Parts: sequence; C-alpha cells; structure tokens
Amino acid sequence: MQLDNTIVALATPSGTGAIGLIRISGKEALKIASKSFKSHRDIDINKQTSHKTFLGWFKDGERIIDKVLLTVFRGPNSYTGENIVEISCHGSSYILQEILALLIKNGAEPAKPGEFTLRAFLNKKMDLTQAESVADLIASESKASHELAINQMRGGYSKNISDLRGQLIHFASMIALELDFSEEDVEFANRDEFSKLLEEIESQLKDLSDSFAYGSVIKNGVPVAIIGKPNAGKSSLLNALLNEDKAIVSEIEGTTRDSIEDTLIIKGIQFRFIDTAGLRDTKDKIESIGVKRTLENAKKAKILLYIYDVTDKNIKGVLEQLKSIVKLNKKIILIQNKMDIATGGEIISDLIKKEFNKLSTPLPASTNEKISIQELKSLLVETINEIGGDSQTIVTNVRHHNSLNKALKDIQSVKKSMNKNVTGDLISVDLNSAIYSLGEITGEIDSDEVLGNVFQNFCIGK
Ligand SMILES: Nc1nc2c(ncn2[C@@H]2O[C@H](COP(=O)(O)OP(=O)(O)OP(=O)(O)O)[C@@H](O)[C@H]2O)c(=O)[nH]1
Ligand SMILES: [Mg+2]
Repeated sequence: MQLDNTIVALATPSGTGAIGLIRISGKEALKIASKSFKSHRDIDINKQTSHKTFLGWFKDGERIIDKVLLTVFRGPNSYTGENIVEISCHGSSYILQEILALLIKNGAEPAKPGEFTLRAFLNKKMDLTQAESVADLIASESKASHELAINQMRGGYSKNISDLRGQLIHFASMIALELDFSEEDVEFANRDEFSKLLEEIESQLKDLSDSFAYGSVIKNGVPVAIIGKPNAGKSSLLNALLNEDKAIVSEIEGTTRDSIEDTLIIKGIQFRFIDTAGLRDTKDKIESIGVKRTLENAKKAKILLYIYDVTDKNIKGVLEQLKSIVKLNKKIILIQNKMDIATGGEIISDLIKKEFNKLSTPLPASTNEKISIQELKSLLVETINEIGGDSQTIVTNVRHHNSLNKALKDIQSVKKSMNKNVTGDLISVDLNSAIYSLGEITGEIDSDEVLGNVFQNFCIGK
C-alpha cells in the first residue's frame, strides 16, 4: 500500500455550491499547495504551525483563479494523521476543476475512493469499525441510523470485541504451551475458566449477531409491505401515511399493478412503505406479474400491513389470504379499513380474532377520513422497537455480521471439542480461526482483501 504520495480530492459534492472544499493529504501537502497560493500577508505556509488558516489568492502563474481560505494541519494532528491542507474556495464547478488540476500539476495525485479514511486507519487514527462508521455517518438519513453510526464512531462494540479476542489469545497461547510440554501432561489453561469464557463469548457474539436484523433495517429503512385484496384501500393507505397523492386510487379492482415505494421518517426511524398489487387470482397477464411481485415484497418485508375492507362480503377470501400470510412468519399489523361506511353489524374482526388468536386486534381505520393513521404510525415504531429489544450495541454492517457468525461457529466447535475431551491441537485450530474472524472486525487483522472491500464503498474525497 503506497502512502508516500500526496493525494488530493474534492471533499464537498461536485456541482455548484456557495463554497467548495478541496483537501490535500501527504508529506508534500504544504509544498504542493504553496506553489499556487499567495497569502495576502505574504506568509510562507511551509513555515507555519498546525491548525492555522490563511486568506489569499489561488493563482495559475499570474492568472488569479479565486480568493481562497487555506487551512494547514500538520500530522499527526489531522484527520489522516499526515500533513493536510484544506482549500475553501467559491463553489463554482469551473473553479473547483481548475484548482484540482493545478494541484495535480504541482505533484498531487487524485485520491481513490475512501483513501483519506484509509490513511486515517493505517496511521492508527481510528480502528476499522470506526473508519466504516464514517461512510455510514455520511449516508445516514434518519435520526436512528445517525445514532448508530455515531455510536460506532465513538468506539461502539469494537473495544469489547478486542477485549474478548485478547482473552481468547491468552487461552490459545496457554494451550499451545501445553502442546510443547505434551509428554508431561500438564494443564496451563484452566479448563473451568476457559469454559466460562467460551460461554460468555458465545452469548455476546450471539447478541451482536442477532442485533444485525434490527441494525440493518434501521440503516437501510424498515421495509413495510402493504398487502390485501384489490380495492381494500392499500394505495389509499400509502397516500394517507405519506400525506400525498403518490399512488393512483380508484374503485376499479386491480388499479395498482406494479409495486410503488416511498420512504417516511417516523419518530426518527426511516420506513420504506411498499404499496402492492391486490392479491387475487387473475387471468390478466400484467396483473398476475404484479401479484407475484406482491408475494416477493411480502417475503422481503420486515413488517406486513394487512388491510381489508370491513364491508367486504367475501369474508372467507380474507381469512384464506390471512392464513397464507401468517405462514410467512412476519410481524403483521391488521387494518380494518373503510370504517366510515361500516354499518356496525360486521362480524369480520370477530372471525379473525377467533381464527388467528395470536395476531393483534385489527386497527379500525378509514384511509379516506384519515382515521387511525397516527395510531398506525405509533404502532409501527413500537413494533420495530420490539424487534430491536433492549440491546445496547447494534451491528449494522454486513461484513461484521459475517465475521461474527464465523467466529460464533468456531467458538461453538471449540465448546463441542472441549466436551468431547479432544486434544489441544484440535481445539487450537478452531480457536485460531475464531481469533482471526474477531480480528477482521476491528482491523487487528487487516488483509488487503478486507481493506479493499471496506474502502471501495466510500466516495472519493472521504
Ligand atoms: N369509504 C371508503 N372508501 C375507501 C376508503 N379507502 C379506500 N376507499 C375506496 O376504495 C377504493 C379502492 O381504493 P384503493 O386505495 O385504490 O385500493 P387498493 O387496495 O389500492 O386497490 P388495488 O390497487 O386495486 O389493489 C377507492 O374507490 C377508494 O376511494 C375508506 O377508508 N373509506
Ligand atoms: Mg392500489
């Protein structure tokens, strides 16, 4: 990995803004910037100490490109740990391009995606999970996902994992020592303590791994599929939730043929609502593709909103649909729609309660009159909080989840081997594999492959 070059990139989005920020990092940062910068007070930035800002002209020879503010950070007290120069200029895309081109002409190299943060990691300014949280923080769109990213950036669970890994390493070395003295039949690793540690690690890994189900939906938005028979009021419900006319509503059965999706943030949590084609047997070719999609969306969703028309005469049809939906094993919220035209003699909800006593009571609603929409929103938040449980630390990252699961499997194998009293060298194999997986999470083991995977998902300039 090359670190002795000096890199440059735009840190703000390309396009026009009031201000744009260009960042240079590396040994030569000050020298490269100073070739084109003329301070108003004739100051040589090469001789300046860290954390100082200067006003001046950015020039291509004698041609003035912009009036800029230039800030000097000297390594190791900077984001990357290297010398950094930040140039704040006016946000015209022409100016930004000119300044970038000049800096490259002066000797800087265009940065690769995530290279600033990669350098911060390699210079030990942060561990790998913290580096990853930078990308999450930039991408966070709701209060809840922002909170998770900030928590991870502040250290999150990586310290805990690092501690557990340290204890495992201790036992691994004790067992290795035993192998060296194998003829003498000594036991350096106290088996009782070791078993206790394995139990604790297993339970912690399990909690972390389980929290991913919650973490990933918080990060990417909770998928909620709205399903039901044609004309139940699915599209009307989507519109009522979003408070806009997003989907077409009509009294014709089969109005919605394709899935329609939009997001909404409720109490800081982002939900992705998916309005679907009404479920029914149909000979219409396009509609039947829509129905297939509905089932796929239902399978992918975290929460299902099953909506039915309280005045529907075909109650059996509703019960049958519910039966197949319950089989999907998802959180289901039932909505009894069109209460504004209910006569009061309807028995549908009683029948549902009788047949599906595990489901919660249907919420009486009217999407036309916006009755119970607020209650539904609160119910959604409650449901997702239930899924989250009261876990303090939450895993949001697919890479961590995979490594956690790998480590968990290894720990379980170690436990099994211990119970069967197998020899130390066999235990060592699984133990080392678990130590490796845990190290991958924090970056204590940083193969190029892991690093490549992590940083390729960053944008350039981060
Ligand atoms: N009275 C009354 N009518 C409603 C209510 N909600 C929806 N409707 C009517 O029911 C009809 C169907 O509504 P949609 O929202 O298009 O139903 P859908 O479930 O999306 O139907 P498909 O897309 O065909 O599957 C429309 O005529 C709506 O005006 C309600 O709360 N009260
Ligand atoms: Mg519809």
